[in-house]
Amino acid sequence: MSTGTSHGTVYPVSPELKVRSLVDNERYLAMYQQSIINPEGFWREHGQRIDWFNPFTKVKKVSFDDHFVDINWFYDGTTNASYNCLDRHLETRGDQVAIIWEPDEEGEARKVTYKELHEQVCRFANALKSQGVRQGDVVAIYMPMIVEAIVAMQACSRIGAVHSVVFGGFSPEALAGRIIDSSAKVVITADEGVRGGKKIPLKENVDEALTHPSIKSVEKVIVYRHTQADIAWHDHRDVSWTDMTAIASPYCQPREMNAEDPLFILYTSGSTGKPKGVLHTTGGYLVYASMTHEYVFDYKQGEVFWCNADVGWVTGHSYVTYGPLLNGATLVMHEGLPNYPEVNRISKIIDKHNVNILYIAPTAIRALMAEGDKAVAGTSRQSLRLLGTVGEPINPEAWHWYYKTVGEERCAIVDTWWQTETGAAMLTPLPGATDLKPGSATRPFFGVQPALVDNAGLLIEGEGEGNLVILDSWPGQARTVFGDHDRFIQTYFTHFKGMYTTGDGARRDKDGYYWITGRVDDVLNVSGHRMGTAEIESAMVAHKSVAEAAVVGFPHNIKGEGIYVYVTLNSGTEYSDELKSNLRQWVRKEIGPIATPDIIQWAPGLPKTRSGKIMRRILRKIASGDYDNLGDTSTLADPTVVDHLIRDRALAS
Ligand code: 6R9
Repeated sequence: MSTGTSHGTVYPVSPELKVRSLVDNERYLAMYQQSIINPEGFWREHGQRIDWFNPFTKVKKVSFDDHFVDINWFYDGTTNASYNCLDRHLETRGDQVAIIWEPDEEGEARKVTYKELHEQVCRFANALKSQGVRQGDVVAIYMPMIVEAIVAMQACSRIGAVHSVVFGGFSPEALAGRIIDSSAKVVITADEGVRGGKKIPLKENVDEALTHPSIKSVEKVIVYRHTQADIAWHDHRDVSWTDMTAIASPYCQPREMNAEDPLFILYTSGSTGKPKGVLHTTGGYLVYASMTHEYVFDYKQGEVFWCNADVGWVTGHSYVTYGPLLNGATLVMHEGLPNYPEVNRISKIIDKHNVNILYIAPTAIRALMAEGDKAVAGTSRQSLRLLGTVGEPINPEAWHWYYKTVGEERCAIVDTWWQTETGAAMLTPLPGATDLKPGSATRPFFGVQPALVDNAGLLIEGEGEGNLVILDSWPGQARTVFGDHDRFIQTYFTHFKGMYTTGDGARRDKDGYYWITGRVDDVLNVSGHRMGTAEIESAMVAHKSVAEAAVVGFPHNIKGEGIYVYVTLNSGTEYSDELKSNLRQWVRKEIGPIATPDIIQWAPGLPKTRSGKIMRRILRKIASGDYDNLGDTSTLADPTVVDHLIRDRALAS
């Protein structure tokens, strides 16, 4: 049942959910209060949800001061991530399936129990050690969505190595950049990945990346044979996964790690320059990932949980790998595309494996919605109990389609707002506690203090709109940017003093619900993936014909935001359709297919201020065809440039 308000429809918590869930609204409010009034006490209690080798006595030591940003949680405790994900479940649920792997083509699924996963991780951890990987070494993982990707992550954490998973869709160039920045010692990859019937030549990409003259750190490439494709083999460097694990011992002692020892690096786009290696540490991340997984999805033992994010993104870290395994869940992992071979693939997988909880991005929902009922044809989805979304704002139309067509109005939807830097969910409904408003990520998780500030940094009280900031630390927060703490401070703690800047804008309604309005910086959100405009621009200008490029987002039906590029060519170069398609190929090669421009507009001139700064505000308006509201153009060096761009907008393609 739903009721209308000035903010649209409200869906109250159903009586059944209230009863079955961990927390109802009264309990949520009480726990939230406690977490804010007495964070030490709250997290001292909830920090116990993981096993510690040496229990912590200190809970929190944090400074958000921009001269000295320092974040520590549970910092005298010792533990191990892999031990918590695997060993501690062996006695109670060793024979329970941990991972159900569904291949790209419809076929037999692979099932791995906790006991089997534990042995595979131990063997591979020993194999890593035999290749000289030690505590603190960085290991790059460039893998398809297969069980071995999780095994590799777990094996790293077991021996105290720091994993840096690079999305398998990134190009050799992009992979090389991340290897250089992290000084990775080993790269773990597969011969090929498979998506929608197409092969992705991962090993070939690694070989190409390693030809980069600045890469000095990589000693070994470990290759898992997934498709048995023919691949080049370099005896001095390449090692076979299967050969190594066959001779490795089936038990590996988990290394005792300090709570603040690094667990992983994950690169993400920012508003300037090259991607940042966001660093997460061990204790706080594990506590926060497991706690959000249990409370947000109201996870109960025996349920089947499916988050279809790639392990190359943070969602794949916290809700494919760590969160579910920490809670002893059965998780589904799918290598292929949500709409391959037919648009009802997701629904079929739900029925096949009796999935109870589905967690996907709005872009996938919109792509399925475009197919209407075909997306659920021939399936019952009776097992579904809860739906989740993440990655970008969900438009109410997509929300309603997800609710009605996929969930048949039986399942609550948790719209979870968070970031690579936050580690896990921050603003989110809790199924038994929160009345839902389509399009709103609703209220903060325990321990999270969101606030809105205006551009001068003044707090906005009550209803209003502004920059979304977080006033105090939470255990899952990133600790630094790998190798560049100044950049960490600069990016997150200088705009508004003493607070964490999210880079998102938000509105708060009269009920205290948050509505994310999108990025306030030069970061695009394309199909739920973060893309820095600066990154695409620098790839464009690296092309020999390009003099200058300006990238903006524009509204896109399926992707949420599309990539619109204004290009000025070097003088003497001919503007042609062929060159446009070359430039598209070029960006795919430089960054990867996800960065491919949707629209390129030739721009012999770009709107600039007299000091030479490109006025993106105007370019965004032109890209979305909104010519009446160009705002103040008086500071432009040459106002006629704008008229020309508007005239040529129709020619852009
Ligand atoms: C988890 C993840 C983070 C950015 C974030 C915001 C956008 C994520 C959202 C959302 C509205 C949601 N975002 N979830 N916007 N509603 N439920 O996606 O991390 O890849 O680092 O992206 O995604 O703009 O700042 P990441």
